[in-house]
Amino acid sequence: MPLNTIAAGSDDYASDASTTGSISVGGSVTGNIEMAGDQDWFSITLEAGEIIDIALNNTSTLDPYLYLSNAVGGQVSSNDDGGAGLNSALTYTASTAGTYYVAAAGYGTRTGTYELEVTTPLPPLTQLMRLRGAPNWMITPSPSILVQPVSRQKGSQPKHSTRMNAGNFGPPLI
Ligand SMILES: [Ca+2]
Ligand SMILES: [Ca+2]
Repeated sequence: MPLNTIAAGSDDYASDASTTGSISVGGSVTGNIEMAGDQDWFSITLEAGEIIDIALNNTSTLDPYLYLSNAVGGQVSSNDDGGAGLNSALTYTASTAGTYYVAAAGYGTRTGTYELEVTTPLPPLTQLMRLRGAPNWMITPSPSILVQPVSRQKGSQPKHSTRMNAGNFGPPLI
């Protein structure tokens, strides 16, 4: 049945590490803050140094509030209105590998439905990437992706340049 018709007193996700909810980087889930003070927890597994963007957006009346806890339930970050309007968003760098818990909640006594999404941040447009196995080639990912030799001299026309799909690239090195 639709989440917004859950009977009063029931809850879709537990508010501690016993939760059945989980989310992965690149994934999204929906849920419901059925009553004032409810928190819906979702486990997520992160690598040491991994950077994630978390967005908690309302899909009805909720004023979202977002918490992030470590494996033992200690809060490591939180956000109220970091997204558009009253929505919550935060960026987090995992200090250690392991399980973390993203908690969807409402500001104060607010209730309603939400969508939670975890993504990997895009690199800054000024950040340069290098092609896997071709360190002398430089990619500038703005405004469109142009690949050209790093060593081309100022004022000369690039002898070899091409536009490529994102799938051609390795991970950023810097
Ligand atoms: Ca709930
Ligand atoms: Ca909010």
